Amino acid sequence: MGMKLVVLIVVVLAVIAVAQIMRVYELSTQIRGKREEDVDLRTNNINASLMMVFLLVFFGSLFYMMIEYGAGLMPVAASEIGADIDWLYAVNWWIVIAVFLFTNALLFGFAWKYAYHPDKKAHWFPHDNKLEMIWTVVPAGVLAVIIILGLMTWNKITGEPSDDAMIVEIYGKQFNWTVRYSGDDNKLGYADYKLVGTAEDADRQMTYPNELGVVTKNSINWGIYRINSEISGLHSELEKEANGETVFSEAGLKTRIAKVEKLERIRERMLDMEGMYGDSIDAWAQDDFITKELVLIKGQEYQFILRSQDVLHSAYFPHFRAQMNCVPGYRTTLRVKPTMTTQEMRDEVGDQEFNYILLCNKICGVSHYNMKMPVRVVADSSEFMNWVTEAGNSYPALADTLLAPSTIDKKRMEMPAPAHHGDGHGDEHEEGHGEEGHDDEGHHEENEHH
Ligand SMILES: [Cu+2]
Repeated sequence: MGMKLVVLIVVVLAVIAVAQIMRVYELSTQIRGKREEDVDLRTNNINASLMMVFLLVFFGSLFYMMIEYGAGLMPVAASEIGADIDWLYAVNWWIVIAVFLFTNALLFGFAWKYAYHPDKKAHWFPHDNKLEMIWTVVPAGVLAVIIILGLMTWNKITGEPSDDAMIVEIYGKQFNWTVRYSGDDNKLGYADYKLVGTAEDADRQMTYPNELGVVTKNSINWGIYRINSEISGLHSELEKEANGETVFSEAGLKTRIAKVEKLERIRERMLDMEGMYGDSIDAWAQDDFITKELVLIKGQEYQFILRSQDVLHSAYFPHFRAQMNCVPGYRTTLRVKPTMTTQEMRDEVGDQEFNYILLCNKICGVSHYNMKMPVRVVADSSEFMNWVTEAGNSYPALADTLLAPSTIDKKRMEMPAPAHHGDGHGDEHEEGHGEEGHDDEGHHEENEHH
């Protein structure tokens, strides 16, 4: 603290001293009858030479850093698209470096070459159409080339997969990744966020998890069952308060009522889902399996389907040079074909501990830094199958041997009688929207989201 203060005082005094010296210099030039902007030839030439010195030091440091750090922090790209991206990146760098060298050489070179000299007279050159044309058309052409090459690469990353591409889902949530393989049929079962969650059947002492919201007739039933129990839990709380067995604050009551209404809306849509999906959807989903490690086969094309449960995440494979955002409520895709096994990369970088990795590259919350998944590239499909069948490495996406209770209530829910706090809630609900009481509530609900 004391040291910092001393440094601060020294800096302030130094600034004041420089300002005073400048002031003395200005006064002395005034006394000598010189104008401030009159610079003698010697000083002028020193400045011109310094321009050249600066240019050389500037370029020298650039080349030094290119040699020292230019190879980058990443080993050679380990995927087909990675090689394309590295090439594209290099093309961009060469263009940028060439333009940098050319323009800065002109900037400082001209300042040196055309320094003031009493015998030289400047040429008055206000405008030239040809020059304007050149420095408009040439950069535009170069930019067009960069953009067209970039779009071509982008289309390779996001375009239609070939027929033998393996479909794999990568599901992000705060704060981990889950992988769903599509099984023998290479088709992922549909998924819907409304079905995400674990249903608990207390009577039969069963739990039915559905962490990715995969859709089958059975999982829809479990979803309805789960939401029914959530709603009836809230109903019994509301009934207790209506009977005077418990007391909620006004806000607590409203929150519960809003929650019931929201759950009911979701429930209605779950009931609709029953008719939306045919038997083939069940078949697609039933062989899907989930893993907590991403194992890929060298030379196999993959079509990753990316989803997010909560906020924006971004699936980033640094060694494949591949990255794509995971957007809640949306599916994004990423095509990757690994070209080096983990072992080959270990030999390449000379580190037998090396592992590929999947990272989240979008700041998504407090544990974002820890949102990663190990990735392994194996040599062939038999090695892959050995891993899949080994106990503990994978588990079914749905535990569909557990059938949902046959007694699920699929009638429309009825709201309990209005509580004595009565804000117009209750009967109006049945009659639909547009009632005063209902509008009020919609409004409260909106506020609660903030
Ligand atoms: Cu994330």
